[in-house]
Amino acid sequence: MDTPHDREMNEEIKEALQNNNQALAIEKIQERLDKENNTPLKIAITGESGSGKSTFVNAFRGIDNSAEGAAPTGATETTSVVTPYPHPKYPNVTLWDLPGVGTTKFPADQYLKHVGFEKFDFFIIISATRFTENDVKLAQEIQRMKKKFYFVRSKIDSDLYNERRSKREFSETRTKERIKDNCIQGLQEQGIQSPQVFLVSSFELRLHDFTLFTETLERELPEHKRNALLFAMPNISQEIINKKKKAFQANIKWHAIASAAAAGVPVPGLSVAVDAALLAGVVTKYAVGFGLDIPSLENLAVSTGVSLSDLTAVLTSPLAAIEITADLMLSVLSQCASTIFLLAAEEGSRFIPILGIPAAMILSFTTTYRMLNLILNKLADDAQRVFEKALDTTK
Ligand SMILES: Nc1nc2c(ncn2[C@@H]2O[C@H](COP(=O)(O)OP(=O)(O)OP(=O)(O)O)[C@@H](O)[C@H]2O)c(=O)[nH]1
Ligand SMILES: [Mg+2]
Repeated sequence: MDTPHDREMNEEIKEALQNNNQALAIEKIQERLDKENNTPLKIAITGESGSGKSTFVNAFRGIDNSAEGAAPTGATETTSVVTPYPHPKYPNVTLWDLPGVGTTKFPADQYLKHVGFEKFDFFIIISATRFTENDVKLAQEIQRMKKKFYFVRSKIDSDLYNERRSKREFSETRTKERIKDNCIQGLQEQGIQSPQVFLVSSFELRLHDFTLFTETLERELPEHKRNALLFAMPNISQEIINKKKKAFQANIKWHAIASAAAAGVPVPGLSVAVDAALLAGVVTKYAVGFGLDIPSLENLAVSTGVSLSDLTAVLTSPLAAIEITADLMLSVLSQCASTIFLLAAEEGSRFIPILGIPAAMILSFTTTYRMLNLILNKLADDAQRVFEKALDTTK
């Protein structure tokens, strides 16, 4: 949905195009697209010592505990200073690994001042057992400061493992219900009304409540922050892949207008070159967002134990698992040039009158619009296939 600021921006872009000021139009479009990439999202992670804070920070950022740049974890690697960990691909999203209240000399209110609570969008309070008095005091103080908090019960995989070994009649659902009820009851007894608790294993984010948790965050975040969260999210479910696809799709018309504006610049041959460069930049973002760039695929291979060659074997797009350059885009453009004009339904054309694109630029607009849709669909399909392949053998 467009905000009033967006609508104002749309008018500015339209006006620039109508006044034949292509450079200004391109600048405004870039500004609009950049705004989305630069929206800061700061997430605070706190909880008692050893609860799994640092491991959660790493898992959320899609990196292994042993990877370079990982937050140090383990029995002796206590989080003792406030440390920001930017997302490796979306540095506007930062997870802050905070020492537990209990490990500092501060009571809850001073603790919040000490960590600079104002800057955080929300807090995640983690516990590997039941939530303590410190956790509750902190939650109450966060609430007093008009910030949001969520309770995450970590290490659910080891609870299930232990329970399975010790009970003759084991039910995963019942065990999880019992753990959740215990946490909720404990929190209520300590004075938190209707607490929400999410059961998570940082080693298996796609299982248990992590997906539900991210959906809740998304719902409760202010609208302009939602895409920041979405893109930073690991591709752990088909829904997330689909949502990313939709978010990318919503911006295609802007890229198409940028390319139309470039086509209005009267230098022969420039339009195609600009289109190829522009497309390369956009498609690189798609590949990274879907985890189809080489480093992401390598990471996935390590964390799932499915070999890189098995993962890349399911890819169908020539733009996955490859460095995307303007030259590569030019060759894809020329290969697709004939097919894309055979595509019947033209959703893109309805933006042409709305945005006031001059007739001379329409060809460039439609080419870019169709190309990006085609590429996006193919990459999203590949992302789904890789996701299924990765699941296949880990189960
Ligand atoms: N099985 C399992 N182990 C976990 C999980 N999360 C963390 N651990 C383990 O728990 C131990 C402590 O994890 P950390 O992430 O270092 O915990 P922390 O909260 O950062 O600890 P401090 O910094 O000391 O306060 C490590 O050995 C982790 O491997 C989980 O979801 N499942
Ligand atoms: Mg730690």
